[in-house]
Amino acid sequence: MGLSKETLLNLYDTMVKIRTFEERVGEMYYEGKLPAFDIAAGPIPGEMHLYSGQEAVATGVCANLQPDDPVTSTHRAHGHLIAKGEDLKKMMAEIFGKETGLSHGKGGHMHLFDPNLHFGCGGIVGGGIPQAVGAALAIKKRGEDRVAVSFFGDGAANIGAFHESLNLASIWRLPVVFVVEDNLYAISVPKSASTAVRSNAERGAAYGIPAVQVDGQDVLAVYEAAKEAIDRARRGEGPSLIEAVCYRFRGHFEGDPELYLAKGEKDKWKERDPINILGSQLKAQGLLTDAEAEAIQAKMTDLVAEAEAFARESPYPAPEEALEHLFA
Ligand SMILES: Cc1ncc(C[n+]2csc(CCOP(=O)(O)OP(=O)(O)O)c2C)c(N)n1
Repeated sequence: MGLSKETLLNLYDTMVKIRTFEERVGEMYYEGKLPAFDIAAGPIPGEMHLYSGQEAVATGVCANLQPDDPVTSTHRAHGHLIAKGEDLKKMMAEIFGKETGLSHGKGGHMHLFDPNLHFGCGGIVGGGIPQAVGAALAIKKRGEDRVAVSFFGDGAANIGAFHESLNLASIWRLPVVFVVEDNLYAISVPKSASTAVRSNAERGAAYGIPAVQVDGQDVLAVYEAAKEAIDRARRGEGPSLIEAVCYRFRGHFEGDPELYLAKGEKDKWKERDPINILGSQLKAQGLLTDAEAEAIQAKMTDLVAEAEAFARESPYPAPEEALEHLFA
């Protein structure tokens, strides 16, 4: 593909950053919650959906975006926002519900929002898909050089909003890229039990939209497919769909007993860890040494530790401000 060393190392850095952030959030989440799993206890109350394992998808797509390209995401949004370039301190503070967070601590983990990065997400499955189409319509009407991207899961591809969005985006030739992250499950329901087609890429044809399936564990494959789709949208040639086949390395939510997994399934997928795949390729090409990989990991561990300290030390929003910054 002829990517520069700088681009390749940025892809690696971003994936390590996401993994390090997610795994630390996963540790902190259980503080105070065990042994009975009290979901309201600890520094991070409420549900938690982590992105570990799927890093190549967010990273490969967002590496092709500009800061002002709008992105909509889901309940599993941390990876997308980090790949879009978010400051880890503001993100972590929001996840902790602190005043210094992106939404003054009132959104939390499932409602990360940053107008500067044109990023939004939410817990309504499929809710971000029509929002991205709306953003793309605005871009087209204003004649701007921007592309909207919507990330969502294979479960979301079965809701009506997905089909309505693809249809409208195609009719109006809007600059939007739909990224289906097929991590094989919607909570505990396997895609084979919920989805009438083998691959969501087949659904592009129903709406006249170019669609491809890519290996979502391979960041270079995702990067290439995303570049083609995003370039097409920037040229005014309309929407595209990418199905990235990937796997989440943690439960649907933290605390998920994962009784639906086949024995050994996760270990098998972990052999195709997206970070190791790119790391091995870079090492084979002499672009990364073991010592440099360790230094990148140490840097990301430090960044996440700084974000954690910032979140822990920050105040909660004042009770008298409980109704500020909300839609009434
Ligand atoms: C409209 C709606 N229906 C149901 C739910 C409950 N729910 C939360 S996550 C989820 C599964 C989503 O699966 P998928 O879209 O594949 O994303 P993944 O969790 O695999 O990233 C469901 C059904 C919801 N939040 N919103």
